[in-house]
Order: sequence, then structure tokens, then C-alpha cells
Amino acid sequence: MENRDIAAVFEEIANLMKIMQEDPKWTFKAAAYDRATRSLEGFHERAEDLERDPRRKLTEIPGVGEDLAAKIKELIETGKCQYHQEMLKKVPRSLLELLQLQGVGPQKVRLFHKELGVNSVDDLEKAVKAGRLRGLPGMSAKSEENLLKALETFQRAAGRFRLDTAYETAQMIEAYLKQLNEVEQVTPAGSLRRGRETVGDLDLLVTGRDHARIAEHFSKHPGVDQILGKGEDKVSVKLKNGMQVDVRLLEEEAYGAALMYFTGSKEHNIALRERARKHGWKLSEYGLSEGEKILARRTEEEVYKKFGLAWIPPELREDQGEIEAAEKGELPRLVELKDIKGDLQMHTTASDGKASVEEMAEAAKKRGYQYILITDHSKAVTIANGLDEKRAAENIRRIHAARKKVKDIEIWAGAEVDIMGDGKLDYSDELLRQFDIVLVSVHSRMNMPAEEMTARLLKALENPYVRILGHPTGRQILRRDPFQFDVEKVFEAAKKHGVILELNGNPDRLDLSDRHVRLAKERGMKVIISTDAHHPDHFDLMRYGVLTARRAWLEKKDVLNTLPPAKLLAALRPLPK
Ligand code: DGT
Ligand code: CA
Ligand code: CA
Ligand code: ZN
Repeated sequence: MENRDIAAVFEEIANLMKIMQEDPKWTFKAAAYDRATRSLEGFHERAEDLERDPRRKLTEIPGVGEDLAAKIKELIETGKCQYHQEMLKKVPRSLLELLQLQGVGPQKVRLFHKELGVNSVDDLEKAVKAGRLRGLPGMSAKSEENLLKALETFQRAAGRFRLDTAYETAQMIEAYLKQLNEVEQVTPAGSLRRGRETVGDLDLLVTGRDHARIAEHFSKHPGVDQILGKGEDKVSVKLKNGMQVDVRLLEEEAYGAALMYFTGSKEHNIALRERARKHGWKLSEYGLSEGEKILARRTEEEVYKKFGLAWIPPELREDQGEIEAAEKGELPRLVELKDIKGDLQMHTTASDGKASVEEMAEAAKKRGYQYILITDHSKAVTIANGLDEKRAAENIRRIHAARKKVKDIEIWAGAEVDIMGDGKLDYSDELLRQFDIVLVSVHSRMNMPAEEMTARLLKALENPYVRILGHPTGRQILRRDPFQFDVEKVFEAAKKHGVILELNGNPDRLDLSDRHVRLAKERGMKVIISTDAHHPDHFDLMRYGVLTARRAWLEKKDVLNTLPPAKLLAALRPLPK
């Protein structure tokens, strides 16, 4: 059991306490579970390893006392926690789904449940639409409107998973399948291979000697909740985390054609099939053929070549001009993970990060990075322990001191400065000029009307110290829509001022989106791909940022943090004299 699975149970316990408010000490207890949840999520060792090691104790995890340690032990040993199960018996499971709605916390869930008898997202939607929310304490016309929007987002997200969840699940299953000697190749296809920001189901293609044996092994995976279908060459299951996985067992000789077919997208496949038809050929998961004769099927390259096309990277296969580009030999040479030379958004223990400047720098160096930019939060972001002027000045000194300890990497002093509601920045120019690079972003009042938000962003970009615009649209994948503003106008202003747009690679954000990044490229703009790391492990998230950049057709030259340090600095907005 991973820390995050334990944390998820604790978080649910805290939420259930806040919704039920039965326990006389619920505020106190819920706070303890919240604390343990956060600390488990950030803890760099597995709780399970601590538990196994006779010299260690679970109470070494901050915020975990004897009582919670016993619950963690129970979870590790049995996969369940009795206390949690008892609580779940008292409320319908569907009530907890309300918490996934943007802007709805346990207090509101309690209110809707108690006052309106709401037990599910469906119930809530009916109640809102019938105007039954009006008159409830703290509910205005505006909150009704926000709820309707949240309901819409929820429905669109239903049944989809974040890219990182899909990636990690695929890796776990791949490792499991490979325990079997009979298994040769395991390749994730579908939307995961194309690097889409969300994934509906996993499509895994497998080759190997004994299909029946492999199918049997897979259906016994401990994460399987339900077997949806099992045939000779295909097994579909639903995992306990709700994700559907389709495993297809294939023959080597037609692997390329099947990989192409199941990678999709559907639109790309349709366009290729149309091409095949024009030649009098047929394209299917079994190969490209002319009558009885197979023209190509072993590798993707062979199939594309037969069409007179260069091999098309999966991220481009959306029928967005890639086939035409392949035909003309004009496919972009997409940026790769290994091109990235540094990370330009990260947090340390000074604000809400889990590691020191030195630890982040050492970890970055180990990855072969040449520079990092430390960007702790400014004071307005109180929930992230943002730094006031005095602490920010201390942080700059701390960063300078780290340079003496960790050599052979540039450690730049920066900040993620909040853009206030009126477009002013959270720090004075006097402080801003002391940073090497200032990144700005919005974390508050995200619901303002489009015109106001546009004006707010334009005003922020005018500040001469601003050099990077962080997570420009504020969205959170499957949770929060981008805020409303005039994207074209803001891009134009950023270009004029020489402010670089960030592609925040955290899979919770992927902000800018692939579509917006492609727009930026079309407008002749460069981007910076960052991870927003709060822990050295988060540097790995760069892979998702790069995937998104590739989906936007970006080449190495389009991404500024592929440059060596001096060239990168020279490419940023010049600092005021
Ligand atoms: P997802 O799972 O919703 O994130 O998206 P995909 O792209 O993984 O779609 P999925 O799982 O329904 O199918 C996997 C691939 O199989 C898809 O990308 C293309 C291919 N495919 C599925 N259904 C069709 C179809 O009706 N026509 C064609 N041409 N290809 C299909
Ligand atoms: Ca899929
Ligand atoms: Ca599928
Ligand atoms: Zn931020």
C-alpha cells in the first residue's frame, strides 16, 4: 500500500467527521487526520517500509501518533480500516462525491444533506435547478451559478483520469505482467500513448508466447475489482480505483498495425483509412492490405512508409495537420525530455515545499540540470505559507548561501508573486528588483468576469520586473475550469513585453493546455516548461509537461529551458536599469 492510498483513507475520514459532526471532539480529530494526510503525502519514505523495519516506527511520520499508527498498520495488513468502514455505513457513498464539486467542502455537503435531503450529485443538481438552494444560509444567486458550473465540469470529468494516474497504473500493470516469462512486450496505446491530459481507459498491448496463460495472470492482478470480459485475445477489467483496462494479446507479425490502430486517435485512424481507400487498400488493426495481400503490418514505420508518410509521433495523431505535414516531410522535430536543462518553478520549506534549497539543487544536479529557479509563494497565499517581505529577503539570502554549498548548478533566486485582484503585485518593486527572475500568477478571485480578469493580467504584465507568467489559465485538471479572460489579448501583451508563458507540467494543471501552447507557438512565442515541484521527486513531472508541449508541436527551439543558463537569461525580458 502506497502512502497516497493511506492518505486518501485518512482524508475521507476527516471529511466524514466534518460532514457528520457526531463525535464531540470532531473538530480536533478531523484536524489531526488532515495533518496526517498532508504529512503522508509529503513523506519521502513508504509507510509500509517503516512498518516492516523493526528498528523504525510509524510514529516517525510527523502528525502520526499511536492511534493513527495503529490505523496505518491495519490498512497495510488488511487493506481496510475498521473505523473508516464503520463511518461509511452511516452515510451513502454517493454523498461523498459531492466533495469533488469545485467550491464544495464538507460544510456545504452537510448543509445540502441536512436541509435538502441531498444524497448525491444528481440530487443536488435537481435541488439547484428547482431553486431550492435559495434561502439556505450563505447561498446567493452567485453561489447558485457557481454550483451549476461545477456540476457541468463534474459531468464532463466523469469516468476520466489524470494523465499521471493512467501512466502510473500502466507502469504498475506492465511490471506485474512482466513477472511472467511468457510476456515479451507491453505497450500502452490509446490516449495515454498520445499524452492526452486525461485518459478514459487504458489500452495495453501485449505480445508473448502463451496468450491464455498471460490472460489468466492478468485477471488475477490484486488491483482488479471486476472482470468485464475475457476472450482469447482480450481481457477487460475494472480496477479498484475505477479505471477500466483493456489488455489485448497480439501476434508479433501484426504488432505495428495493431499499435497504430489502438493508439488512435479515432480521427487520425479515420483519415488514414480514407487514404487507404483511395488506393484501393484496406487498413485495419490486422494490417494494411490489398485484397488478400498484406502490404505492411510488422512495424508502424512500415505502415506509414507504405502510405508515403514519415512515422508520426503519437502525440501528433489527432488529425490536426500531422498527416499533411508527414507527407511533405515537414513534421516538427519534437522537443524531448532530455533537451530540458533546468526547472523554473519550485517551492521549498520556506513556503509550502517539503525540501530545502540545497536538497532541491542537489536533486536537480543529479538529473543533469544546469539551473533551477526557486519560486516560493508571496504573502497573499496564506494557505501555502507565503513569504512576507522580511521572510522573502531572508529567502534570497538563503538561496545565495546555497550557491556556496552546491556547485556546478545555477541556483537562481525567484518568487511566485501573486497577482492581486486589481493586477498589482504582492511585492513592492523595491523587493522585486532583488530577485534574479520574477514569476507571477493568480491564486485568488478566479471567478471574476472575463473583462476584469483580462485587465488584471494585462496590468500585471506591465510591471517591468515580471518575466514569467505562471500557470496562465489557473485550471486544475478535472477539478477547476480555466478562468475566463481574453487569451489572445493576454498573449499579445506578453509577447510585447517579452514575458514568457509557463507550461506548468504538474499533471494536476498542465497549464497552458496543449491547445493554448500551440496557439502561442503560432503567435511566434516561446514557452518555459516547469514542474512547480514541492519535493525533489516532483522533478519527474517534467515528463507530462514535455508530453503536452509535444502535443502542441513544440520543438527544442520553442522551449526556453532547453537553453544553457546564459542564453536563457539573455532570452528573458531585459531587467530595468
Ligand atoms: P480515451 O480512452 O477516451 O481516453 O481515448 P482513446 O483514444 O484511448 O480511445 P479508446 O480507448 O476508445 O480507443 C483506443 C483507440 O482505439 C482509439 O484511440 C482509436 C481506436 N478506436 C477505438 N474505436 C474506434 C473506432 O470506432 N474507429 C477507429 N477508427 N478507431 C477506433
Ligand atoms: Ca483508452
Ligand atoms: Ca479502450
Ligand atoms: Zn502557483
